Amino acid sequence: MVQAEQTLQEVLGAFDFGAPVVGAIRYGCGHINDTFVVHTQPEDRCCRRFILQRMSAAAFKHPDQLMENIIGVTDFLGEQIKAHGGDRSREAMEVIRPRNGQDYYTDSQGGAWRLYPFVEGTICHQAADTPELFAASGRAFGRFQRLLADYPADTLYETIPHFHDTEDRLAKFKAAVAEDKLGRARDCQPEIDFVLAREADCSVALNAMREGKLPLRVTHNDTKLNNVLMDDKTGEGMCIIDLDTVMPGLVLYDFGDSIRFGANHCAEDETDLSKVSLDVDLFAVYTKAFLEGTGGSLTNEEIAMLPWGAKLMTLECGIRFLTDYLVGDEYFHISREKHNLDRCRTQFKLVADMEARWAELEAIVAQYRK
Ligand code: ADP
Ligand code: GN1
Ligand code: MG
Repeated sequence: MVQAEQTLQEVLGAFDFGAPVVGAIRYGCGHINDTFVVHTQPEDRCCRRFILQRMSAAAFKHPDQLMENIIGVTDFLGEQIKAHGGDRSREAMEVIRPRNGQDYYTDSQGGAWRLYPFVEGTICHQAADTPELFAASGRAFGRFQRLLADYPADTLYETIPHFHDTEDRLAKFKAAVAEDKLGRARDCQPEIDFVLAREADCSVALNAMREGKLPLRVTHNDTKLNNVLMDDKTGEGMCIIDLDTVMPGLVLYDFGDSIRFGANHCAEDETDLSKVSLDVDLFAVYTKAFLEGTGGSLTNEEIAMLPWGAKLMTLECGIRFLTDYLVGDEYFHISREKHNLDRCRTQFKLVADMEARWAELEAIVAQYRK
């Protein structure tokens, strides 16, 4: 795929921004899509901003299906938010169609682009600097889960097949180690062994689902702190973004991915592992807030298994980073050599911490069983 900048001018011409465009620059810290903020200058008011994104062709093979999911979900959320007396324009994303009336624009190089209004008056945090902030994200993701409880899950496409199928992630990892096409396995034998020692863990949530202990729900599946925009005045979670992976899933995935990313005080790609550790207090804060947000709708079995959500999402993400390192960084954007290996190492350090403090995690969730 060509650099997104190469077709940016063409794409800007494909949308009606309602005012002259004065600039478009790269924006945000996402690992997957190419995101730009577009500034326009209406005559009668101050600058209006938009988020323009080229969807990752490596991650998403069917942008048409992806956009159908997003439009279905954002329309549904919009209705729910209005029914609860909320502000639809700030609390849910809204797709702006290109001039040709389709759900997104395909550029001359095959790139698929979509446009959203920029949700103003919000902050996107990269780290849970305070417990209040982390709690606010937990309430927002819990609420998101609750608002979508009646969404017809069987109408959603699986935008990335086997996305949180940890057994499948393990199989792909093993294949990458076996092929070792770039000779990188020698740089990461301890990490490879770390995964192989946890092979059985990869089946724990899936087994529980197959045994009927965990229900399928509509889940976000990518609940990093930077996928919720916070109100800059109240600090509350305002708008859940990055809806590419909304699909049927287990509640463990949404809970777990938030813990993976937020219940620590380091960047995902920190190279000094002495700075990487699980903050159990933040785990407790998030658990309480997330369960508040879900409005008491989870089963006892789901609550009891929340620590597994945290461990599995962290292990799985580490496996994904390691696999991408082994195959040559095809999926996650990198900005330095061994970036994906560094990311993998932080994840495995967090997994080891979770294992060491497992009894504490179980005691925290036990408080919330009915
Ligand atoms: P990726 O899948 O690459 O993570 P995201 O959809 O999360 O892409 O967008 C990347 C970043 O762009 C977000 O972390 C956020 O900072 C910003 N962003 C995305 N959508 C909006 C929006 N509608 N309003 C304001 N900021 C947004
Ligand atoms: C990606 O899109 P973004 O940057 O929010 C990835 C997640 C990973 C995360 C790791 C579609 O999230 O699954 O957990 O990176 N999203 C996709 O930071 O693969
Ligand atoms: Mg994102």
